[in-house]
Amino acid sequence: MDMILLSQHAAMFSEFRKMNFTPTTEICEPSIALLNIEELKSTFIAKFRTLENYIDQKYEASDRKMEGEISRLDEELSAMKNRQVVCPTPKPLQWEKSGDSYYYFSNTAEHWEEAKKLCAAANSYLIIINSRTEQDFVVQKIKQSSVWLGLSDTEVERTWRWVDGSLLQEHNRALYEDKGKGEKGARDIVGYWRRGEPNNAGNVENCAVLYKEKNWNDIPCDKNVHFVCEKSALN
Ligand code: 2F8
Ligand code: CA
Repeated sequence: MDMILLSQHAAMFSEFRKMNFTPTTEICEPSIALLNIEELKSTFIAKFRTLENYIDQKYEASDRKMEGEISRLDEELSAMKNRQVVCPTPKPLQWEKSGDSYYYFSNTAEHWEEAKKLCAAANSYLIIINSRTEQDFVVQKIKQSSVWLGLSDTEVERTWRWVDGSLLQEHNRALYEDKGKGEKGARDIVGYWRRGEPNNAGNVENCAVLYKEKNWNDIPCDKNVHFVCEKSALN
């Protein structure tokens, strides 16, 4: 449409030019020339108005479109402002006290590393067994067949360390030598492994679990197992 109107105007201008620069005898007749110019002028004005209207309509239409878009965005914004982000208040973890520690028994089963992180995030650590009494307490509380211990030999095969960095045997030997807390017997020093464990079966077992039967096994760390977090009750 624009193109048609523009080409019509170009034709009209060229008519004007013709009249100005190459006047014919006919249009040089004053009355005829005046009539032609008046005719052309009114045609030009009419077409110009048409073009003007057309452009106005186009602008109005795009203005309306923009206004519509703006009010839609406004509504969206108010809806977003009104939308209350209600974050559920996290339920406090249930800690159970025994001896000098608090214990949290997980409701989910996780990979060992994730369990370790979750305990750390709750200002605690994956359980470290310091005595048979402690182990008995944990075992009678758990509903699952096994839970992760904070014990692994990921760094050096057959060198079992608790999550506090202490070596299993040295840790337990220290308890054994500290007669107030320790319990007698080689088993207390080397741990409560199930017969034949830890065996690093398939060469992929670096994390320890405690079984309901009160003994330990090494299994792959990427198994999903429930876990127990421990923290001191003394501070
Ligand atoms: O699930 C891995 C687990 O498989 C066996 O126990 C069911 C192995 N036991 C023996 O080989 C005796 C475990 O060592 C192993 O961790
Ligand atoms: Ca094993």
